[in-house]
Amino acid sequence: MFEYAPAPESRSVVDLKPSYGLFIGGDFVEPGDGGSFKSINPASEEALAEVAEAGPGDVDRAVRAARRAYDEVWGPMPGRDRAKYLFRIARIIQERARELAVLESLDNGKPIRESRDVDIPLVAAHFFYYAGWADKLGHAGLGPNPRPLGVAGQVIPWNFPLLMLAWKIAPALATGNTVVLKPAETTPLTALLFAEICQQADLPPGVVNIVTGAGATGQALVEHDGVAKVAFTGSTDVGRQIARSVAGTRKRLTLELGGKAANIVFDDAPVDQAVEGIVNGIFFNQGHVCCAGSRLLVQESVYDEVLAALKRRMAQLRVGDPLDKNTDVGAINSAAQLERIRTLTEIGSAEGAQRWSPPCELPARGFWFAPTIFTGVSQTHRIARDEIFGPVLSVLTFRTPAEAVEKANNTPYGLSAGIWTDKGSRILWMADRLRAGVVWANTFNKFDPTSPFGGFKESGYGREGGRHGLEAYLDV
Ligand code: TAP
Repeated sequence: MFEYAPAPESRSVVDLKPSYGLFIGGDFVEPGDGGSFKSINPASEEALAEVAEAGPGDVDRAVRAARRAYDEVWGPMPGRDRAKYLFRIARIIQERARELAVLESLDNGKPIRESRDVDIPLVAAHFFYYAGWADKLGHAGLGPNPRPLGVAGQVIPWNFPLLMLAWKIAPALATGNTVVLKPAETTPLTALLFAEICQQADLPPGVVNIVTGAGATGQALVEHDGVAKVAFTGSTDVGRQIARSVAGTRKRLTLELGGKAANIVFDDAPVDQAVEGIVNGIFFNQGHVCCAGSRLLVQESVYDEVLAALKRRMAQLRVGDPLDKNTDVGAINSAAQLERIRTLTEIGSAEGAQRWSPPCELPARGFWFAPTIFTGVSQTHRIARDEIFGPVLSVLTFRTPAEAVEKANNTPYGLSAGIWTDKGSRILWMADRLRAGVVWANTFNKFDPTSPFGGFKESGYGREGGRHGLEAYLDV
């Protein structure tokens, strides 16, 4: 086995402050009625910084600041001028990419290879893409004079902290709305660095406001009367609560929720390529991916071959220090998430599925879980139905394309799916029948700001990204 020397990325590029306030009206301010909490490095359990927790009064201040900015500056501003700010933000993100990537890996636990090569470039790409739309909204096919909605209240999860921020803020600002965003409790730090970037870009005060805190802060934000549009990414349970609280109001709502995607491998697929796609589909970002290919459906005739190749490949995965450039699988984001993964995998074993992980030594401190697959899984097993949101793959088999479709669609979710086959006609036949917002063919987890993303069924409603992503923020 090839041995790698350690190749850690330096943390010195990040200038972490001991404590952070709330970003309201263009300044960092102390919370009026909230407290504070610590953000922890999940790879070491070390406290990174003390972060302000916004109470309802702080949320109210932020929404008022956003409304003022909307009425006085951002709403009336011509699209071509808004675009200049967005382009400026995109360029600063590129200039400070290394700092953002290191901070994201420290706060979230994801490998630096992913934050550096996937998350941050996509964040910049989103701002560039939506900057281009800001002065062309009348030509987006949404009617002659689409109007912004007002203040958008946005709540995001911890799995792609800065990327989810970009998915929310870039289209909102391009369309002339102002925002109050609440990042996840366990990963607030890159959102606060983004606030500094807004200052550096001279963005008018109040156009972007960041209120850190836990679920109660998010709830205060989505329930605030001054919010005209709610955009939420997170779990289906919280999404349901939000849908209930918004029902009967004039607020517009988009929900991006959970998933349990099928990654379907046919007997004519190139096995090595498919195995790379399977590994990328479930072990990328420790499996903390809403569209992860967490159910592998393999055609029975190639099951042994695919499984042997998958195990060989998994034995090569390097689990450990997120800041090491050779790391493939980093830390689980929190103790609570680790507990959830453990519970669901224990249920998997108890229900009779066979568990396998490659030999791998996990660090003593921090939150870790070895890449794991379950075979002998049936449709009724919890691990085939519940979203585990960790590096755990459930393997099922099928005989015919029709059976593959039926099994793939047999889930309350419908966010994504993958197809691996040599036949173009089969890809089209399958894609027509899969109830999933995104279907990848002979690839997986490919993202682009020009492409809409979103779910069917309990994976939510509304689309983010592309031209479709504009509509959610416009009165058309
Ligand atoms: P949640 O517990 O739903 O948290 C998401 C966000 O909502 C967090 O900022 C959370 O704050 C906040 N929140 C919690 N309770 C709330 C309430 N009652 N009202 C308003 N906001 C509230 O999800 P999570 O565990 O962070 O993220 C994992 C889930 O997100 C998975 O199911 C995953 O599939 C889904 N996800 C979906 C997508 C897309 S695009 N569909 C993308 C990423 C993730 P705290 O952090 O303080 O709890």
